[in-house]
Amino acid sequence: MSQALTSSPSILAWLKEKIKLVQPDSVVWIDGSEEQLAQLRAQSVASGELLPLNAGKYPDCYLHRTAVNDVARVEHRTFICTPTKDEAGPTNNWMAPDEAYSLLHSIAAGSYKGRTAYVIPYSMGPVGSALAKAGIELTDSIYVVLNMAIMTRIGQKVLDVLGGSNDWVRGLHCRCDIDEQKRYICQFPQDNTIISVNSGYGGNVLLGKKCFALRIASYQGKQEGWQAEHMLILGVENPKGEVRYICAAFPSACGKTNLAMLIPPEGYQKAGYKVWTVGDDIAWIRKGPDGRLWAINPENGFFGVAPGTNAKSNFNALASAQKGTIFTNVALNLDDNTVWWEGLDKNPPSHAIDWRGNPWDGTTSTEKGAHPNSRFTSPAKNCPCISSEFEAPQGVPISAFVFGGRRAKLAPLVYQSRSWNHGVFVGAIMASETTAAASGTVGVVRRDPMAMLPFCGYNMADYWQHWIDIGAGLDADKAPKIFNVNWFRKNDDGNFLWPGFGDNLRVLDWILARCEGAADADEVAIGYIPKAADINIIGLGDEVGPAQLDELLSVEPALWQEELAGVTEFFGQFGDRLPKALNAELETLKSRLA
Ligand code: SAT
Ligand code: MN
Repeated sequence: MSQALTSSPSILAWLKEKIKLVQPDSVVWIDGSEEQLAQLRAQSVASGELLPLNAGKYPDCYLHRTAVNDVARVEHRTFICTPTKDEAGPTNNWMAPDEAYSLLHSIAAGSYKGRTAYVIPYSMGPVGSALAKAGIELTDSIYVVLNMAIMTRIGQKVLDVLGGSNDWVRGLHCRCDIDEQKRYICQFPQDNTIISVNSGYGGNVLLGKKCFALRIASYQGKQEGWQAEHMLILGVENPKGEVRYICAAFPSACGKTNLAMLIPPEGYQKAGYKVWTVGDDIAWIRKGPDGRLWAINPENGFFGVAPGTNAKSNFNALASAQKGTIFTNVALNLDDNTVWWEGLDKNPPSHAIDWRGNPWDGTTSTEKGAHPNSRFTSPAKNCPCISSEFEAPQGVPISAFVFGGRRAKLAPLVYQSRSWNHGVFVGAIMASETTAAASGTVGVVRRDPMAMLPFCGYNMADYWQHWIDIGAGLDADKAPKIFNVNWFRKNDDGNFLWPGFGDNLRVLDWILARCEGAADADEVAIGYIPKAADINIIGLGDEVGPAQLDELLSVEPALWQEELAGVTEFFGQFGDRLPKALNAELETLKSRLA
């Protein structure tokens, strides 16, 4: 065993027990030094786990392919292990802790034989920030170590700040045989513990991300009076140089990374608008001394979806992924040893290897070169529009919360809630057409409250109550305003009505004007919608004319009536636990639509 980097009794005791269980040949502490990481990269290149890319075009970049059966989060194999099923609630898979521990321990036992155990101390949030929390991940995968080194702050400094505190999250990851039938991602909120077995993919194994920063942290937030949300954080700088921050929640693969890094349309650029990225996936939010809500991004990098990312859709993400990046499950262009994915450009390589590792000719093949959920792992500091507040220990003050999903027909381009509790209701009735980020059917509508359905570490009804309680603790003039957006509305021919991407700033502009009391609105059954004249469409030309804008902002009562049937059924699962305030909002909406 390499020299322990801490004398923390709780860490050493836990580690001793886990090492005894998994039986590695050796144990390596990750100290966070560039020297050690370079050595691990070299080792994984030698073993073939990582493929180094063209050093001229992609300096310090690598490609990794996961097993073909292991390419996305597995929600049906993800469990919340609370003492009672009610604590996990009807939307989570549940296993009793005793049963889960004995099952997982039997799978993990001896699984590191012949392998090295890596001990990764990591911090979610800037090291030393009062909003940050620490974790230790024990893994037998160098790929995990190298990804964690990008996605989180790792090493000695984390242990130094943690000292002897017991407030750290225990994470055990065992690759085992990547056997789908024995794959489990289990969270034990009461024990600050995560165990993940038989996967080597992203959100299943980078335990700081969804497992800790959302599932465990949402539970911690409930206990400690703060919030862990599946939200991007961005700052919009106006021509006066004032920056206002927005947190926005969308389900996985609905464009959070794109929105977080958007490039203002030309007219806005000329006027002096800028957008700054604080985070693209997760926000930890807490009331500050000034009575406002402040948010940090607990991550240190981006784990973005590659397909569809190009210079037009997300220039800043592409720039972020130009160096120091690990690509997972994209295609390899053998001619120049670079990467390619669907939607990067119109020139697929003819002499290539696809994400499965098979020879691939992009000019003739009907198979995809990159998996639809293929990813890039890039350091946040690479991003050209990274916020100056990215490392700020206190985070940034939030002006607005935005919810959204993919809805071809129902939701208007944007609407505002009438109050905080109505806003919680708007988040609670979120639904979206499914994407490739999770295994399962793509394109069916599923309810996904606050985009937290797969990530809430406790009963969703209690989570909604927590949202209501947070609002009750804020002065009305300090509370963020709450909105819903839908970039994905389609016309009857199935074409998108809104151009999206950079033009989404036009909608954020209205949202921020509402926060400042500087824009009017029309009150309709579902909330406040913009007056068409207040959405700036200058420069959109034929793309969006006034008639199309009217269609985008229209609210069809008949469709909403249908939607309410689904909401009523969804809420019904929570029985008496559903907050009364949400039931009241549902009744109000019903009568307003009637
Ligand atoms: O696979 S991850 O959970 O890390 C990414 C996502 O689904 O949003
Ligand atoms: Mn996500």
